[in-house]
Amino acid sequence: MVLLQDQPQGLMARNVSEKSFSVNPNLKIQYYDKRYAVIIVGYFKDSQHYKWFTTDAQRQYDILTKKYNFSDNDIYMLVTQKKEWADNLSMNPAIIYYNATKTNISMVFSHLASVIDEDDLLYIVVIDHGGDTHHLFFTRLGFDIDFRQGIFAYDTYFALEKTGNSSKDALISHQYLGKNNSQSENYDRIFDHELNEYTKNIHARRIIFALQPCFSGGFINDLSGINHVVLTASTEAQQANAPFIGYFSSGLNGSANDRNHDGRISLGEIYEYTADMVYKWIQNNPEGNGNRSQYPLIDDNGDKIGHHNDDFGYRPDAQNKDGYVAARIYDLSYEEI
Ligand SMILES: [Ca+2]
Ligand SMILES: [Ca+2]
Ligand SMILES: [Ca+2]
Repeated sequence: MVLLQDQPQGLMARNVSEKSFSVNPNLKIQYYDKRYAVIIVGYFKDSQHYKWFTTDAQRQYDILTKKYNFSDNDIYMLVTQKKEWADNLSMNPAIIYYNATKTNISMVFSHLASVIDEDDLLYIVVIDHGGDTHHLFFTRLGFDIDFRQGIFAYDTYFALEKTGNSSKDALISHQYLGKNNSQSENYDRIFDHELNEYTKNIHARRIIFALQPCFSGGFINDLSGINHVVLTASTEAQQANAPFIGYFSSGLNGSANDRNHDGRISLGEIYEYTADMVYKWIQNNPEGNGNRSQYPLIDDNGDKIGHHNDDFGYRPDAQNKDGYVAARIYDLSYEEI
């Protein structure tokens, strides 16, 4: 990685937003050398979800390539494709790298493990429905659980269209993945520990995960790592009804506020914007009983516990606390060191 001091022209090389030229030249910053992205669009229960998911994926692609100058060769777009809904594919099919199967996803991460090194950035987005193996068990017993700390994180997964001869799993479902618990479901799953298996040998300077699925907070205890920033749409016990990834995209695309007035928008500020917009969405879209909640979490200190930006544990100002690393990542391009 190139260490830059007093070289603001280095910003020009990346052609990042003009705002970045206000960076204090005395700050020490390090650019990522190569930057890669993996965008996964998984299972969908109907054509409307297919439209939403693929719209979000296209938007992520556009932001990465146009605003942050990612090379399109370095964006691995893995999308579940279904003939019946081809007309509802709201993205350019030419940018789809592979069908989103477990085999293909695993293969892409294996490839990336061989090319990524400690100077590089890997940005991973999962746009999908998700489930949690314990949530329904407890809700069936009548508990309305809202554990906001990852210490209770469960076995969370996101779903993929079923391929070939995958075995019949035991049944866990939620409203988007099929209501009938007594039948095998028509989807494959990637569990939290599997995503960790796929990515643990990728020794990047930074891996950023942005996970849309319901119960995605349950991924934190598995994906937490020293160079990882894990952002999730909800806690491990919550559905993700609000459009987390949509707000996150808006934040990346310029809607987030410069909350600390340093002239730059950090990944942490984008996370805060996203979490606040999700809160507003939930306030404006209450369920019948009005007690729906959704708290996007961040874990970037590697302790396997996520925090919401309203939690005491979210401390962008304190080294080794959640939020500190994300507050020092800018433009998906460089970090303050
Ligand atoms: Ca977990
Ligand atoms: Ca700022
Ligand atoms: Ca943490």
